[in-house]
Amino acid sequence: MQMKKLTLFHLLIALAVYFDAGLAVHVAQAQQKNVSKWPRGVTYEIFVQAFADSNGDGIGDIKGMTSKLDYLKNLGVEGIWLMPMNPSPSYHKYDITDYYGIHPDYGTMDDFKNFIKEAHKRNIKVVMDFVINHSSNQHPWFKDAAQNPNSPYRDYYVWTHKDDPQTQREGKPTGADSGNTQHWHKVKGSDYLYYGYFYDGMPDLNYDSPKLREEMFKAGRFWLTEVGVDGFRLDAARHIFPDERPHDNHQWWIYFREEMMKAKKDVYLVGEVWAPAEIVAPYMKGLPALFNFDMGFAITKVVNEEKAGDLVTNHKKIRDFYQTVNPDYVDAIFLTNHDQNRIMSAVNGNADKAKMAAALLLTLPGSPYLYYGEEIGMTGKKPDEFIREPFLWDVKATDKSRTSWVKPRYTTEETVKPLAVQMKDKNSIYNHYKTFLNLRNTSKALTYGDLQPVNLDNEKVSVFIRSQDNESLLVLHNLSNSNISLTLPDNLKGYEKVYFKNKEAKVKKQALELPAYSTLILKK
Ligand SMILES: [Ca+2]
Repeated sequence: MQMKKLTLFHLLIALAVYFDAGLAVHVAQAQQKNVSKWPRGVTYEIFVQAFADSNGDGIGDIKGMTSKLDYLKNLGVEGIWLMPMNPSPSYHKYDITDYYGIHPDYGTMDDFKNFIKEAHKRNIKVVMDFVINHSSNQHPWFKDAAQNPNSPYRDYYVWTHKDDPQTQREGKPTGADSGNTQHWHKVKGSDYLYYGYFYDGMPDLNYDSPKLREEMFKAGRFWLTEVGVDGFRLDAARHIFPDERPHDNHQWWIYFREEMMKAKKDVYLVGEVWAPAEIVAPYMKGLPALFNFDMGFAITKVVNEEKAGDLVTNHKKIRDFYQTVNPDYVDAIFLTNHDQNRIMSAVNGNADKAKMAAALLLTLPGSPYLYYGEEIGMTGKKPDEFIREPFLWDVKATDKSRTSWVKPRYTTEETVKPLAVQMKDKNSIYNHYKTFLNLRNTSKALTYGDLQPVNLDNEKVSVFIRSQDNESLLVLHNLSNSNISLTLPDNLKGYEKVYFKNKEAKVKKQALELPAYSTLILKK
């Protein structure tokens, strides 16, 4: 019995190997199971306001998001990063007025607890934006502190007198995250100014104050233990202390992590340090996961120029460097996030290039983050509202979940096909994403494996090897709009079996033919 089953199974696999139709071929798909384990799996970033509406008021909410958990599970997502949901006077909610609440537009605390329960049921982790560098200037702490120099909250913020020379000094726009140079802001009727790195609506909290530090630890513990989130995405992580105190910033995150681990031993922390690798690296001692901004830019450049360039060698170099700082670090890779023009717009609306960007992201090492809407090719350019437009679930007449919080400039029925339409089209961006998520999630080599750059003397092809345990894959991406013939050198002779292809690539021993904008993965 057992023997017969095995034989039939092998026959099916053999058939799959030689299956040569246009659809993506993932060899031996029948035996594939998920091998990735979050945080090494894929995390999906949601701007709640724009994602899914449940009550018809046009604003995305928690119940709407909950109703889409099966969609995310099916896409292959293992974690969700939620942009801030606390009460806040702004639409983006990065300036908080209550560190313990949920914005009423989004629902209630019970709604959120239910969301977490439903996510966990599907084996999806929940990471929440925790904005602790600054509060809103409408936070009761700040209102009291600004009015009254003897306020118990005065010390929660950073003050200076108008005659102090530092108030006259312009700051430096030190990162890509703020062009603001005036960091000291006036309070009406007072001789004192307060420090606000981003703008006057976001007064920086004073982390030299032990009372403030304990206050934020308390809030962190609340979300971890009483609400049940799995971790935090930490906004503006390099601005906790002013720019001239980087060492204090590094130390702060070690301290913060230790405190959070007392509440939840395996708490996940991913930090935003929008800067080059050498500035990012020292943060790894406290923040085990950090966003890799360099890589998103590099992928965009490669797909736009259709030249492999030094993407792969640079990615390896940065990873090797980070490894020396923290061998267990999580490299949070992504194409774009809520602060950048959407990838589809960054490649000028070229769907082949957007697909190639996703293929590169999802075959290179790291822990990939997807920004909501990337998987349906949403377009969007700054200002920020227009990179955070409503997700298109279905054609307008039948789309009950679509939000209308902003009138979209870029992602409209005319420019982007809604999800429901794309699901039925095997060549859609959505199905491309789904294929590559599945490909990555079911491969140890693609999820955990080493990276070895390969040079085949053709700048139009990005080639690298990913290996883990006894699985070794040779990944080839034809970045160009023309077919390419290649001959594998003798040192790559072993890679003869087709593991995956998404177009009609041909393999005859060492001779390869790669269709335009295609991916071929060979197995040793
Ligand atoms: Ca709503």
